[in-house]
This record gives sequence, C-alpha cells and structure tokens, in this order.
Amino acid sequence: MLETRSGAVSLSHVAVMGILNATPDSFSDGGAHLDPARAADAAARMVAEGAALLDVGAESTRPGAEPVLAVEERRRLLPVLRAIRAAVRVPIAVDTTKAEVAAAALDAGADLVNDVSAGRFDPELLRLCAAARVPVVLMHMQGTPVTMQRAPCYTDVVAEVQAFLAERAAAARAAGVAPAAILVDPGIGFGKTTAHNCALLRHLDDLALLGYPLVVGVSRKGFLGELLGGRAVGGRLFATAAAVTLAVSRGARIVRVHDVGAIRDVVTVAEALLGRDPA
Ligand code: HH2
Repeated sequence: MLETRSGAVSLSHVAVMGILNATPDSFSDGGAHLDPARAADAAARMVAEGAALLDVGAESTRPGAEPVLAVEERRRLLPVLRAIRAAVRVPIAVDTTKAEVAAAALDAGADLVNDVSAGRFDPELLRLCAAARVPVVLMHMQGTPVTMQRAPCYTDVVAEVQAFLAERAAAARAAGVAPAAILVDPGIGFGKTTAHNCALLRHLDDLALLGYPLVVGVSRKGFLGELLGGRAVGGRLFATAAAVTLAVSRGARIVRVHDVGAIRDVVTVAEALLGRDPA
C-alpha cells in the first residue's frame, strides 16, 4: 500500500500511472498538455481508463534536452497541475528534480515527487519530501539528460543500477524519508543502450530485492523504436505492451505510461496469466 494525501494506492496489483507532460518538447506528448483545460480533460480520461495515479511534469528529460529554469518550470506546471487537481481525485506525482518546483507543486495539490535524479541534482529535494511526509520515486540515470546517451557504459548494468538505488534509498532515509514512502525505478532509457534496457527489464526481480516498490517507465521509449528498426514514436504501442508485460512478470508495481486504457488491459491480462488473484 502506498499512502498519500489523496488516499492510498494498493500495490498488491500493478498500478498504472498516466503521464501528462506540460512541456512544449517532450518526446512523445510534447505540446499536448500545455493548456490547463485540455490537460484536465486528458487526466480525467486517464482516470476513467484505469490510471491509479498520474505523473505531471514540466521539464522534458528526453535525451539531449536542455534544463529549464525553476521559474519557467513552475510557470508551465502550476496552472496545469491545479486544473488536473480540480478534475481528478487520484494521487498526482510531480516529475521534477528541483525542490523549489516540488514545494510549489505540493502546495498546488501534488501528492508525491518523482525525481529522475534521485535527489542528486538538488539535495534539498529529499529533505522536502521528508518534511512534507510525501512519497518519492528515486530513479537511476547515468549522467544528465544532456549527456546521458553519448556513450552509456557499465561493467554490470543490473548490479550497478541496484547499488545506485540502494545508495539513493539510504540517502533518502538519512534525509528523513520513511522507508514506506520510497519507490525505486531503473530509469529505462536514461543513460542506457538498448541492450542495457533489455537486461534491466529481464532482471527487474534483482532490483525488487531492494524491498522498495518498483516503478518502471518504458512507454513509447526510443529503445522500442530501435528494436523495431527505427519505428516512430506513434507506432510503439504494441512494443510498449510487450515491455510492460515483461516488467509486470518480473515485479514492477507501478507502470508509467501514456496509453492508459490499452496498458491497463495489458496489465490485467498479464497478471491473470501469471496466476495472480483478480483485482
Ligand atoms: N521517464 C521519463 C520521464 N520521467 N520518471 C520515472 N520515474 N521513470 C521514467 O522512466 C521516466 C520518468 C521520460 O518520458 P516522458 O515523460 O514521456 O518524456 P520527456 O522526458 O521527454 O518529457
């Protein structure tokens, strides 16, 4: 069970987290959710389709993306977040690496923080999560979004990601975050080749041994396009479904996706095939 200010999310079954990016340049939905009313409609649709929680971000972290200033991130994020908050009751994560942005988002109704830097870019962020008593997603990334895809390199990607997440979880606990409020994520596509991403998905069960719920984000990502010979973003739904199925079978507890309705079905059938009790 993941406790949040907007209620608890049961993790006894895999939860679907719907992605809403209030950005002009996200690799997949860039520009689609900049307008608060449209974003709120999209959020309500995602919840109706089975999203147990939402993830709202205002800074693209696609490979090569340049960072945006906190003032600009807040300017994009807050109107969209407030409109979504008014439209849905499920917990909302704010996807940011900056404590200042996270604090404003928590004030505007967000319930948890999703930090793709796992507290490395802004040391204040973990202290904020502790003080506000909100859950935090700690994600692995090699390098920064600007540099991460130049030459990803590991001796043993699974062991290194596992050690990183263990170290960042310990840092979060040292900052005062409750163990039950920590989630971890291998950061698919963040400083990884296609082979690294496949190895991490195949060995997710090793990461689950850390004892924190696993969040996994494969939706429409570049490695799926590469596996399909350069398929464009819009044609990666079935590839996403395949990767989500593997992630579910290997212990993911939350899957972060754009196509909520379709992937909700994928998750339901995957869990039934695995012999898990119906939700
Ligand atoms: N992936 C993206 C952004 N945030 N957060 C977590 N915890 N895990 C992920 O895999 C993850 C994430 C990148 O995807 P998207 O938000 O669709 O694109 P962009 O970064 O271009 O906004």
